[in-house]
Amino acid sequence: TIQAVIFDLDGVITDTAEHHYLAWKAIADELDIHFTRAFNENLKGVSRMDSLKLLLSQADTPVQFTDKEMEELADRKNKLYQSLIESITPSDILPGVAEFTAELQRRGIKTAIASASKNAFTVMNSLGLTNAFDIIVDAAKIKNTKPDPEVFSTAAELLGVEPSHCVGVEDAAAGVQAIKAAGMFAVAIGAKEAFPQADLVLSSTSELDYAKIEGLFIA
Ligand code: B16
Ligand code: MG
Repeated sequence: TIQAVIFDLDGVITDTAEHHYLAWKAIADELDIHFTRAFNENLKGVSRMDSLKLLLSQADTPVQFTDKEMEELADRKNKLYQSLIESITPSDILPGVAEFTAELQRRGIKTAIASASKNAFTVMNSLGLTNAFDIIVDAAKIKNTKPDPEVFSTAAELLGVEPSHCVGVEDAAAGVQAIKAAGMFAVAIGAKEAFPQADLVLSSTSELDYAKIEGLFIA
């Protein structure tokens, strides 16, 4: 039986994946590095510093930065990102999310957020959702980021639910890998081809449907 549903934040609860992309794109343009939306898919769910390393790997000629310069670049991206998310309001909750979480609540199923972002609480506050989930696990609470299962495992542990009774919802390949590594049922949001590991792929959050997930869930 399903006892808990653990949600990624950026790209699942709200479209901050787009804000992350725009902030990285600005850094890439500055450095004259070719950075496409398609390549940006690889950064989803990945920590800030690892995202920067991926971005720099796209340079035509290898670029060398000191640790301090890397920190500065990551910091600048974060400031850009933070200015982009300043305007977030509850109207930015993605379609279907409120209905789906309400349905879970009605059924007594626990809910959590598992985000790789250090800005998760700011975003949750702006969306007015801080108290809508039982637990929020953000980057500050974990050592290993996605695709490591830690963020999902920690959420399950804090909820007091066995991973085999948990469903994870993600929009990133690294995130789906993390859910599967944690031993959970994985729902991916996005294009089917992008998520061979997922147990169910939905093209958008508006398709989140408890009955459909339950029908596929075996535990
Ligand atoms: P920050 P999620 C992830 O959040 C994003 O998908 C990823 O693009 C970002 O680099 C990462 O958080 C770190 O975010 O720079 O704000 O600490 O999708 O796991 O909710
Ligand atoms: Mg995400």
